[in-house]
Amino acid sequence: MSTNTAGLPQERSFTRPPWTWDVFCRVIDNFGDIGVCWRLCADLAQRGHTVRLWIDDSSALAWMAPGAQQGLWPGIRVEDWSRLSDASYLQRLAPADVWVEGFGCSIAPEFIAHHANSMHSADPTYSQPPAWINLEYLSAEDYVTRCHALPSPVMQGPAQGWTKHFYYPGFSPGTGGLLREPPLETWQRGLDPAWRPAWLAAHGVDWHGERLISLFCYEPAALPQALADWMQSSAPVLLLITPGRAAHAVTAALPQARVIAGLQHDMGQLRLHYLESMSQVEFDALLHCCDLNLVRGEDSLVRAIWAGNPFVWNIYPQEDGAHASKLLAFLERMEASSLVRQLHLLWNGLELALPATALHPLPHWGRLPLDDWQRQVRAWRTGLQGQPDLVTGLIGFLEKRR
Ligand code: TRH
Repeated sequence: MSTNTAGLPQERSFTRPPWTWDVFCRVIDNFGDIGVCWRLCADLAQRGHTVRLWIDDSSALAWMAPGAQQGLWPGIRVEDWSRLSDASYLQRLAPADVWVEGFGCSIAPEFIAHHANSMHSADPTYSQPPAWINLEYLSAEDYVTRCHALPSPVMQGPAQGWTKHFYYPGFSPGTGGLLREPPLETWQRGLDPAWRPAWLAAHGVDWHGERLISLFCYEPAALPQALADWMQSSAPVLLLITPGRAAHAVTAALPQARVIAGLQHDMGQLRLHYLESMSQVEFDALLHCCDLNLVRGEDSLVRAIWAGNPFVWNIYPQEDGAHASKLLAFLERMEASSLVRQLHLLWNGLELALPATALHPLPHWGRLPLDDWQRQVRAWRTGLQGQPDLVTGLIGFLEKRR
């Protein structure tokens, strides 16, 4: 083991990529933790890296990345979190070059100790500490540029003297960027007009040229009003509803929506289609198909941006209300028009953040100027595409420390 003058282990000196990575993920709720970590793993593997994904509940991968649990994705092995404390299992593993701790999930102490002890016992395969990255949540707030890439020395335990680095995804230069796998743009360029009806038919969607809206949300405050507006829309609307919370939210909101729309039995211009859970790859395709995407959380927001169609973001609600300033920072960063800003605040039940006069007249969800809005989204997307994506940035960050 190499040490510095203070007797502490020196930072890892890297060979050229590709590297081996340990990505750590604990599922708190919903699908964002696993969704982001899986995208990271898939992106790394596509670039030739070898990845182990340590996860405490991989069940969502059955639909999000079919075959992943069975080891059918080249370069990626899904590992059960419980094995991080299985000494005999760890004995058989080669050390990774990089650890990525997803969203401060706290790597099992036994795993850290195994690496440190192997270094102390002069095991030649364990010559240095890994590069240790703490991957944070996405935000457009200003603190992200201040905190991105900051070191965080480990002060105690077997890894004392090692250094973690915070890695903050973000929308502007000086942040860690956004996940955007290199083949995405080539795939987008290959889409032709026949692609959309073919994709919809293949997914059992009976489409007759209606305005297509995807719904992936929590329980948006404005859902009853939006459903009512679509019932009275200027053109027919086909709402594609993802399973789980979005589907339940629609069921709960429909009676109120009918009352608002003055319709007792039928739904006017609105037709509903309930989707099955689909893989991330197909989910991305869904967002490319739709004229308006109602997305949530973190990962689906980023994918809606790359899809380049109008979107409204249902931000993950936090008990302390911190999501309000996070949403406002995002709208600011996107330079959202006043209409887009209003729609976001209404959707999230945060309209009190608007000046009292701003909401008159209330926007009508069935009469939105989608073409103009699409131009705005695509202009912003072009700017973001000019920045390095998260994996390119992360590899560059690690290489600089070689
Ligand atoms: O599920 P989410 O609400 O996740 C949230 C957020 O990430 C939030 O910030 C975090 O704190 C919380 O989880 C714990 O939304 P998100 O981030 O969009 O993740 C959903 C993932 O599910 C995304 O990768 C897309 C994927 N998905 C599919 O692959 N197929 C599907 O059919 C659907 C509906 C989603």
